[in-house]
Amino acid sequence: MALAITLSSSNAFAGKTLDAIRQRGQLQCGVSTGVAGFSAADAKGRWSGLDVDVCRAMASAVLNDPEKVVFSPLNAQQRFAALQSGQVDILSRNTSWTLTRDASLGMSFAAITYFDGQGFLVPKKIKVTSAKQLKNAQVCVQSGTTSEKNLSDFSRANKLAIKPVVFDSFEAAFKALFAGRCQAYTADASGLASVRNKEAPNPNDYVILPELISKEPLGPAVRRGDDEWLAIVKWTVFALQEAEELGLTQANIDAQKTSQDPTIQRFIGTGEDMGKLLGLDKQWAYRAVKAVGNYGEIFERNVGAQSPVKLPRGLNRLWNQGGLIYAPPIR
Ligand SMILES: N[C@@H](CCC(=O)N[C@@H](CS)C(=O)NCC(=O)O)C(=O)O
Repeated sequence: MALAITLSSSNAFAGKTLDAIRQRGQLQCGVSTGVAGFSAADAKGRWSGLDVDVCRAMASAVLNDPEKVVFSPLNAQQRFAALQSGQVDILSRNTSWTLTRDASLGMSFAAITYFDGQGFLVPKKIKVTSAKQLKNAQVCVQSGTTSEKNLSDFSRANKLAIKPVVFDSFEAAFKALFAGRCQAYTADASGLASVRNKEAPNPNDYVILPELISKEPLGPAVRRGDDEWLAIVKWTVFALQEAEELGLTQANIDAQKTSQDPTIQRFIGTGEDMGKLLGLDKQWAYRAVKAVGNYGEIFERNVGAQSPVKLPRGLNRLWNQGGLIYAPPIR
């Protein structure tokens, strides 16, 4: 009996989602319809961004090829049904982890890939310097988002009588600000930076107000009911974050093959097997980093200070550098 339990606990059961992905030879990844830096397709239809790289890392870990991903663009309203129906294996789309979503939408959040908060983008010419000055203002917002709910809470709590102007599409919402239909546009601060720096006719005509009115922990989610797949998504994100902490980069990870450090050996697959219990091989974490770099590299390339989106690392620094990014140990 004891032997049977030992055997079954060390024998990985791959799980139905992983089986389906392997059969298909492709990962189906739900992303936004186009938020520069997070998930956006270029003129040739090639997707890039932080949320996109999470899926490429997954495909590299699981299918040995970061290109074996089909991206489904989903607006805020569509995203949860796409996950529930099986249209996507993973939702990697600036989605905030909340109690309601976690407990009632048939989904499980795997990890946090970007700690965000909600803010306001306003035209400089209206000379508003604080969100508290938005009394009676029309504020553009996208439907099906936490942004819509937080806006109404913020207005009520501060007696501002804000008039929400609601749009189903992202593009329609921010274009309405540029067209002067609203005095402000509200969304996750990361999305505001993306809109200001990539979409505004002249970024210098717009300013992001200093207040953040909510916590928006953004991260990938999977369908509820497949714990094996949840574990793979969770640990792939942790591996990207752990790689940064260990100093493993896309460029130097190959040179670690001779490392005698057991932590590095476990990570890259030259030591104790850390893949088997996830239903994967020994090199899954190595391949994730090799494909897209560690978390810090992913952040800087897509949304960091040198990227067009120009976001500061802020809360998304590693825990030992003053941030909140903290991956449990791979052992
Ligand atoms: N994090 C919030 C907001 C997410 C969201 O959908 N934000 C908008 C504005 S930045 C967006 O990404 N739209 C892109 C789209 O619909 O494709 C949530 O999970 O509800």
